[in-house]
Amino acid sequence: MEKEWMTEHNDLLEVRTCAWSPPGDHPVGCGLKLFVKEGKLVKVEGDEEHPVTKGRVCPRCLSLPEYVHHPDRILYPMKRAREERGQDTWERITWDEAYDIIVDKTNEIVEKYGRRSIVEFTGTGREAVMYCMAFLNGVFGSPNVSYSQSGFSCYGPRTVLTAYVMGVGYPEIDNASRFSDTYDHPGWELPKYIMLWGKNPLPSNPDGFFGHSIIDMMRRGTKLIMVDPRMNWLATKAEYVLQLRPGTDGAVALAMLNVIINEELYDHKFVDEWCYGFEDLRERVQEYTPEWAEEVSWVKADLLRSVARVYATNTPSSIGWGLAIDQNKYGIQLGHAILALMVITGNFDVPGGVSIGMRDDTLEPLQTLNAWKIMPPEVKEQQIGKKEYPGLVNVLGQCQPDCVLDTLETDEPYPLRMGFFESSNLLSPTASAQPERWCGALQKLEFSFATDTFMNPTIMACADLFLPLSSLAEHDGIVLTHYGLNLSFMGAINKALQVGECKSELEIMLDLAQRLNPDEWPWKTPEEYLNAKLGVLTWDGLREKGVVQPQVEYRKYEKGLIRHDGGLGVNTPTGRIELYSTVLEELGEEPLPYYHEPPYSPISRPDLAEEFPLILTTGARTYVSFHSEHRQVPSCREIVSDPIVEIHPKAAAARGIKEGDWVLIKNMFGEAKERAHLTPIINPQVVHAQHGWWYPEQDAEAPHLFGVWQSNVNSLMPHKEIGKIGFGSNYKSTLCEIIKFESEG
Ligand SMILES: Nc1nc2c(c(=O)[nH]1)N[C@H]1C(S)=C(S)[C@@H](COP(=O)(O)OP(=O)(O)OC[C@H]3O[C@@H](n4cnc5c(=O)[nH]c(N)nc54)[C@H](O)[C@@H]3O)O[C@H]1N2
Ligand SMILES: Nc1nc2c(c(=O)[nH]1)N[C@H]1C(S)=C(S)[C@@H](COP(=O)(O)OP(=O)(O)OC[C@H]3O[C@@H](n4cnc5c(=O)[nH]c(N)nc54)[C@H](O)[C@@H]3O)O[C@H]1N2
Ligand SMILES: [Mo]
Repeated sequence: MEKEWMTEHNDLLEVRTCAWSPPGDHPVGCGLKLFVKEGKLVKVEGDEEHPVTKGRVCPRCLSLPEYVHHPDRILYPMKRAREERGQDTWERITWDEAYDIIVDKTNEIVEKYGRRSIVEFTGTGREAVMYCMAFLNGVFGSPNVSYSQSGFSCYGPRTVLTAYVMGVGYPEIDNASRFSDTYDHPGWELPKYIMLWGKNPLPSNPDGFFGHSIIDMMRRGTKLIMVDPRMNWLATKAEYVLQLRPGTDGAVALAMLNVIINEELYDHKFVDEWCYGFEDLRERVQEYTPEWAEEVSWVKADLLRSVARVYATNTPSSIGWGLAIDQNKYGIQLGHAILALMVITGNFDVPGGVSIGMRDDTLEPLQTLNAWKIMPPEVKEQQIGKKEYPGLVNVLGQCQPDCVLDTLETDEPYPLRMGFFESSNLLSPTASAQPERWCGALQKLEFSFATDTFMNPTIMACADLFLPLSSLAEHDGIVLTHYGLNLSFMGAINKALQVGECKSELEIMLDLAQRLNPDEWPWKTPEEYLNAKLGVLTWDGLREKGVVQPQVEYRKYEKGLIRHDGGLGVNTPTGRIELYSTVLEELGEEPLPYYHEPPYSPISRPDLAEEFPLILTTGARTYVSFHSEHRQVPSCREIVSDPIVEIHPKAAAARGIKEGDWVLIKNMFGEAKERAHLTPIINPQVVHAQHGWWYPEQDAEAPHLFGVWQSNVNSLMPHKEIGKIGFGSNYKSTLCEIIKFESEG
């Protein structure tokens, strides 16, 4: 894409860029053309020259002008007295005043409690993930970065498990996105089947994967297998649908392994040469027969057998594993079983199978993890959750989130007293379990500040200082698909306009670094920083190219391209892919995958199921919101206006519920009000509720806080009901009852 990135046609400025955030998105780096007239963003189009997205864009990008110029955007730094938390008494200040306050408070709090008392609350993979660790570790000198979802149950479990079992970065469907000629690339093969497991990439485009490539590949002949309790749109186009009971995925995966192994459908040569512990796995899966799995998961044994056979005998085929793996208390075991399915069938690191990253150090040039690596060991030792959950904390370099809530509440093992909200509105969808508890606990912070684009319930309730953030159209930066963990490409984010006094994450980080830790931070501007970090490329070089695609090699394990020592195989203690995981064993977990019932199911808790007979899954993504974002964007809100709970017509009829009724979703932990949508896509015993709802149009002040407590499904989620090594949660399977809400709206 050797293109000029900025052109002028009369009074219209056209800027080509790659999308990231804000507003929220995962790093697919979609190609956009931004049109600016008289300093205003007037239109967004997809960039047909972008090698991967080729002009396709989502409604969230198309509505960017409404977001950028929204009257509620916060355009200047603001402060408020600590005693006024919850009140809309914000006062405009200058950037210098804002930075002075942060510096003074940091010095005061470090003096009283030490650097470790500073905690950063970060969210999912937006641009902030690129900088969050450098920011807190490198600028503030604290080890406590907290992604606050119970059990760190997003992406972390899948990546860490992959590191343990395969010694490489995250496995992804090989959709040819790394080649400039994509699907026509010589040597790339079309996957015969793609199994989408608890993943719906059309709306979600998760973690760098361009969801629409599924459609591109289907047009060329790829067939789909869906493992999902909801018959979503893709499922209606699939060859096979395993409509399982939420949370029972482990049973299905283990039974598929049982069929593939017992019917000798696996790749014997690959297993012999590159896998460790296959015979143990063979023994382990004997108890998990398809008939047993049918009872547990509701998936018919014959269907399960057919799918296992079809998948194993059509090579190459691929598996896309989704969030339902992480949001499962036993997600580590489930993920391990799915990795085994990817591997023993000969689909590992081959064209059209699952592609994997190179060595696990690709992020380093951007100094995301570097700051972590240079932290003194005695500081790292003190990281929240490290003693209880070293298997999580040591690999991710971040806190175990449930332990952060415990620490905020108890001051054990030491007090946390200064907070930085960076890319998380954690009271609305993330604060996992028990957002009310989080809200109370966060009040103990003596000082906290936030970077964001709009006021939100978390900042209104908990912060003392607001730093206004520029949107993706308003700053320079880079996007690294898959966060650099997988074979990814890099794209330039180009500034098209300035709005108010907003600054980017990178600018704010560098400004604060100059004031708090100048010796370690010689770079003053984003350009200086990026030039120092991009390695062979300069920032100007990158923006001229637009997108830089990596060199791809398949079968890296047989070329010495994975291990740090250059040897064959992968980066595990045995050098092989560990179907029997010596690392899990070392961490006190079982080395082989197993199945346990979800902690709150009709089978594990028949006592609770009497009162709460429905199985609740939550949070399936929509096209028009990114978690709690976009609720104030008119075009997006028009498409999904209210929080929707999907319920089968039979279940609804039994409760006197009609389409569009407001209902109360209740369980042993809490309740949330949503609007019923009657649909046959879901089993009568299962309901699905949207997450991330608040009402920007409602009263901002506490206790109302934009209605954040009205439709907060995370009030129904347990705290610290997690797996043995600190991962996993129950967002995709718990119990509830639904009743018609009598008073209007
Ligand atoms: N538009 C948009 N895109 C997003 C986001 C967003 O908020 N909006 N969020 C981003 C983030 S942080 C993430 S992690 C990704 C997640 O993206 P995905 O991995 O695609 O996850 P979800 O959309 O949560 O759910 C995917 C599917 O899992 C199904 N499911 C529910 N319960 C279960 C279960 O127990 N087992 C199985 N097998 N399936 C189940 C749902 O019905 C749904 O179809 O999306 C990212 N992309
Ligand atoms: N019940 C239920 N709950 C869930 C889920 C579910 O499936 N079910 N999914 C969970 C998952 S997987 C995740 S990852 C979490 C996500 O949760 P979070 O990532 O915490 O998402 P938000 O709460 O929307 O908060 C993000 C905030 O960051 C701001 N923002 C956007 N872009 C940027 C940026 O580039 N930099 C900065 N500094 N700020 C930015 C937004 O305006 C917004 O206020 O939610 C979780 N919550
Ligand atoms: Mo996520």
